[in-house]
Amino acid sequence: KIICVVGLGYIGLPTASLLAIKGFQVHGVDVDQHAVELISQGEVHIYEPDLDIMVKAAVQSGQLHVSNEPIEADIFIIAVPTPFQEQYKPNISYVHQATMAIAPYLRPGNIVILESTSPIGTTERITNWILEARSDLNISESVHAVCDRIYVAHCPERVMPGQILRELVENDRIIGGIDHQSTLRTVEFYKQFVSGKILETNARTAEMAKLTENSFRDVNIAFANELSLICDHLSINVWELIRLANHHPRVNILQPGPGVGGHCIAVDPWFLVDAAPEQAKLIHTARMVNDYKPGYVVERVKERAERFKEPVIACLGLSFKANIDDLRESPSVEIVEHLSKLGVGRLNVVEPHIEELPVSIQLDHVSLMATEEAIRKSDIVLLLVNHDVFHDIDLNLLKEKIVIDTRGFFN
Ligand code: SAJ
Repeated sequence: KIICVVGLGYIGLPTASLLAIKGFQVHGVDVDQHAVELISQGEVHIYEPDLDIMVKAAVQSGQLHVSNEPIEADIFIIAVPTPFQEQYKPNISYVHQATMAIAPYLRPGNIVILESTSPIGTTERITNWILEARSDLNISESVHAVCDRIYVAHCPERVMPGQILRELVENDRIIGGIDHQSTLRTVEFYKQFVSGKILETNARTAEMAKLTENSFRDVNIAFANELSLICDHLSINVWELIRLANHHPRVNILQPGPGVGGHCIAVDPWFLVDAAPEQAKLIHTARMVNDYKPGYVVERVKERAERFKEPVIACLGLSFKANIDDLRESPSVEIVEHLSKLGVGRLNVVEPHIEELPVSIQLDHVSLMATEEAIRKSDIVLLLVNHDVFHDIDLNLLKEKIVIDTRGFFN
């Protein structure tokens, strides 16, 4: 079977190379010419553990080819970004572009699978866009029409950055077709490379399931973040509090932090809020609590910095969570940006997973440094990300410093 994967980012590229390694003939498509050139030489444009090895093997085996244009295939997988725009409205223009790009190549019997996290109704819209573009195709379940029909389904990705390659295979998958036949055929395909359970539903429920999972996590993190605010106010150690409360057999509180980052948990709940604003009140509030945290951290740093004439602040970590290089929607970046704009002091930034600072903080008073040097030269140590490598920090170095630990790392 030939598989055409549209979008070679954090989901599309691992999926394309996994399928190629499993023996499928895979054609990857991306609009980013630089990414296409790198991948066609067996290299990668994003960091994910072991992805480079996998892409190289897939390209060298001749099973993975990439270009800017789709080709005729049996199965099309759409894995493009679905960001939000102003007013927290979902933006599905990349899904539309991807659908229009594959439409001329579709043939009867093809399966089109949407993997991108999407607002409710997107899979149905894809179907309508295809039918508008291609009047020779249909999706009718009637026996007479079956010879020119195509199948469309949603199978939301649910992998965790940092563990993508393992989770692509091992996670349970939800598959919802626009009709029963679409679900069945898509299930048959995923069964060939997924070892987790495959759960069947319809397209709208599959879309909602993905948004629900990430909203669940966001609401639970918001609970932890709200506790951290209450505890600060009441002079109680929130980390100790949570550790104690979690001894209860039915309590499992997550960890507070400097805010919620990444392109999923901080985005997807807005799709539900947008779809049902009157109903999704708790989900909306949770978003506000989590988005409030970076500004709150900035205020705490400002307060502590006031006692120094020329404060130097070591900012440990920039990525949106531990042990990855991904800075997208990172609350740590937001905090450093904010501190640098306010001119709170000199900022010694430590991020072992990057080679240069993001453009927004390439400023005279902001430097990228090695951990020990950054701490030694600082008055305040601001821990933003709980990277494993920070466990090597000699705690004696912190003795004379003011430590603001947003993750309870040194606790
Ligand atoms: N965070 C906390 N406290 C916690 C847990 C997380 O502050 O106790 C923060 C992290 O530091 C980070 C943010 O939340 O800034 C999100 O991190 P995450 O590890 O919760 O999630 P992601 O964005 O890496 O991946 C999530 C996963 N979804 C769920 O766990 C429900 C993943 O399975 C999804 O595939 C992914 O979103 C996605 O692509 O939607």
